[in-house]
Amino acid sequence: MVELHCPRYGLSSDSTLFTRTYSNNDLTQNPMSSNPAPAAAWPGVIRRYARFLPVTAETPIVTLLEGNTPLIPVPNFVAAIGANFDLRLKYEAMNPTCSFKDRGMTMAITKAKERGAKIVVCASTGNTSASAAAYAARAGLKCVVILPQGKIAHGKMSQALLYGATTVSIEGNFDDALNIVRELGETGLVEVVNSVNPVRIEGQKTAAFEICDALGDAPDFHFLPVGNAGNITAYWRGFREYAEAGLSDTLPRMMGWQAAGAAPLVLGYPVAHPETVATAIRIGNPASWQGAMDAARESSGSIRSVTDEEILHAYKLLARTEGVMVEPACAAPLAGLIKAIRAGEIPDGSLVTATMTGHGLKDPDTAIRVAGFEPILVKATMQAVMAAVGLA
Ligand code: AN7
Repeated sequence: MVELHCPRYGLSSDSTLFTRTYSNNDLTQNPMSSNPAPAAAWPGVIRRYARFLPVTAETPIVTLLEGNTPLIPVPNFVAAIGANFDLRLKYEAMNPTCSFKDRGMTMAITKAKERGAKIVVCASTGNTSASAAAYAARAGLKCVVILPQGKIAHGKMSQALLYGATTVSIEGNFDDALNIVRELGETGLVEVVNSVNPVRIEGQKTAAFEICDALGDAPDFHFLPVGNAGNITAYWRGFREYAEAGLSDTLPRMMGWQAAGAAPLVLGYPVAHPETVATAIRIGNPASWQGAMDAARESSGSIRSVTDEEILHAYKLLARTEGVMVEPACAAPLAGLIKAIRAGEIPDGSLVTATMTGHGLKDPDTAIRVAGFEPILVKATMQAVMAAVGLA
C-alpha cells in the first residue's frame, strides 16, 4: 500500500494528529474562552485514511466528502429502556446521500474510474443504488441500478432517479437482483459496485476508525443491522486493523441484528422469500455470509434477530426520546439492545456504540404510518388552533 500524498493534510502516517484535529472532543472546548483555530476541512474518507486503503498518489479520487459523521450520545433513550450505560449512535445519515453506503462507494467509484470502467452496476434495496448513482454522476460514469419492484423506500428511489441512474425494477427480490448483477459482471462489460466488490468493504471499514478516533479506543460492544452483511464484515476489519496499527487497544464485541423475516444468518440457511418492514435489510442470501459469521465468532459477539414489531417500537422510541430519526433498519440493533439488556448481557457502565446506517427521511411512508396520527385540520383562526391543541 502506498501512502497518498495530499499537500494540505500531509502524509496520513501520523494518525494521532488527525485524531486531535477531528475529534468530537473539539466540541467540548468553550468557544467563549478562546478563539479556536478553524479545524482543517474534512477531506473525505479516502484521503483521511489513505494508509489503510488500496490507493496510490495517482488514484483519481471521487469523493463527496463522505465520513466524519457524528457519534451522538442518547441518554434519554438509554433511560427509557431502563438501562445504565453510555450509548453513542454513529449517525451515518449525515453522509452525502444520507447512508453509510457512501464510504464504500467513494472507493468503488474511485477504483472503477482508475481502471477505466465506463458503466457501473448494482443491485440494491435502495441505499446502495442512491449512493452509486450519486458517485457515478460525480465521476461522469453511466450507472445502472437493479431494484426489487415495490420494495424500495420512496426517498431512496427519488435519489436514484434524480441522480440520473438507469433504473430497472425487477419482478423479484434483492437476491434475484444480485444474481443478475453477478452475471452482468462476468460479461466484463460493467463494473459491479455491490459489496461483492471487495473495495466497498475497504471503504466502509473507515467508520470503525472514526469511532476509535472519537472515543480514544474501541467501544465494549458495537451494535449494527445486518442485511447483505458487508458492513459488519467491514467494521470488524476496521476495528482489528486499527488495533494492529496501535491506534486502539481493545476490540468490541460485534452484535449484529437481522429482521426475523429475513434472518438467514440466524437460521443458518438462505431465506427464499424474505419479508420485513425494514426493506433495507430484506435480504435472504447475504453476499458476505462468512465475513459476518467470522466477525461474530472472533469478537465473542452474535448475530440474532428481532421482529418487525420490536423494530418499529425502537424506531419510534428513539425519535420521541432523542429527536433522532433513522430508517427502520437502524432500529433493528436498537431493538436488539433492548433484548440484550433484558437478558443481562450488557454490564452497567459499558460503552456501547451502534451504527444508524440510514436517514429516517429515506422512508417517509413508514414514518407517517408509525407516528400514529395525522395533522389536525382546522379553520385558519387563532381560536380554532387553540381549541385543537388543547389551549382553549
Ligand atoms: C440502512 O442498499 O443492501 O449488512 O442494497 O441500507 O452491509 O448489507 C442496504 C443495506 C443496513 C445492511 N442498514 O447493511 C442496499 C443494501 C441500511 C441499509 C443495511 C443496509 P449490510
